[in-house]
Amino acid sequence: MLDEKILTILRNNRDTHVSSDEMCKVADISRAAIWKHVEKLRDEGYEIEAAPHLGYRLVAAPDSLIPSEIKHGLKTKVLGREILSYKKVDSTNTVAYSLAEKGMKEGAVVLADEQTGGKGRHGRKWASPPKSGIYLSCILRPDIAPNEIAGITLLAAVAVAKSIRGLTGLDALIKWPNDILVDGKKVCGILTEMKAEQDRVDFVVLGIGININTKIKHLPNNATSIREEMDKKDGPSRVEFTKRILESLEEEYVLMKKKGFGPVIDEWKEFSSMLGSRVRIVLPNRKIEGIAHDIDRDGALVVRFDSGVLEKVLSGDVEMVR
Ligand code: BT5
Repeated sequence: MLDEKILTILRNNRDTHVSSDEMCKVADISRAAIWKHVEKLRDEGYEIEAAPHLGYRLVAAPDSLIPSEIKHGLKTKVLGREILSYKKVDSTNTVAYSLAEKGMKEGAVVLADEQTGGKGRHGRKWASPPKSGIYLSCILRPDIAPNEIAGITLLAAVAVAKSIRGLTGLDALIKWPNDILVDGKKVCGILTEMKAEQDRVDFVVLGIGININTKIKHLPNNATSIREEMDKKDGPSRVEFTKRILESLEEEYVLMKKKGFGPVIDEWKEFSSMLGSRVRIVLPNRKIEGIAHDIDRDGALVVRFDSGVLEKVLSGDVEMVR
């Protein structure tokens, strides 16, 4: 709390120094205590100048996924009001899942600078090198049935695609069910996990991984990062991206709570990279091929076979057939 108070004083006076006396008065602590807090902020990556007789001045804030940076100017009511941030963690989804099991509230967000066991779907891995991507998991407690869970993944995909387009102008497209592509390459993956009873979802952990400044050599084939795709090499920071994603997610989530998944799915279709194209889908026990015809209200992909017959697919891996 005191760190936040000291940061606020410094942020509000970015072009001048703030004297120790003034900091002591506002924060209501001793000079020695101010010094201790400034040192702690420096450890977190804040560059704070200390000039004799003049006082302290904030020179630069770190592009670190720490609560004080993410919460600063964040325009959400629920998402990200509680943030847990780790330098290194096994998987933010695993951490968020166990917090949710212990009763952590809706909107809590787990962030990490690096994951040692980043998870994809079906036991696959998510490459999560340090300080270059965003690894974020959000606890939601939506009042939906377990079979509506696919809608949450689509909702998140819309929020991420909009954030990338809004912040960078890149033509981000969604590949059903959980990928965001830029120039045909994967820049973001979404992993939605849940705990549910028979007819009611207890909680959802919505995990989002985005490659922001990640070098291609640290990514698998057919993957890219925002920085790689931008002409200018100084794109939006990870902090800016995280805030925008939380804001955009909250907007879509509120829309879904008011009007169901319908409007979200309509937006999803606008960003789809594959509706109308020929696709091959790998299902657990077979492969099917046809035209990606539609997304229905449960978030399922409707495939039209050459015979004209339609089939609903709830989950699978899609390849585009050229
Ligand atoms: C996904 O699975 O795309 C879901 C990824 C979710 C990651 C987030 S990070 C925060 C949270 N905590 C976690 O532990 N996970 C979530 P799937 O559709 O199964 O895709 C996995 C495949 O994507 C891999 O087999 C690779 O081919 C590819 N891949 C792995 N890492 C990648 C990366 N960083 N960027 C792009 N593609 C990647």
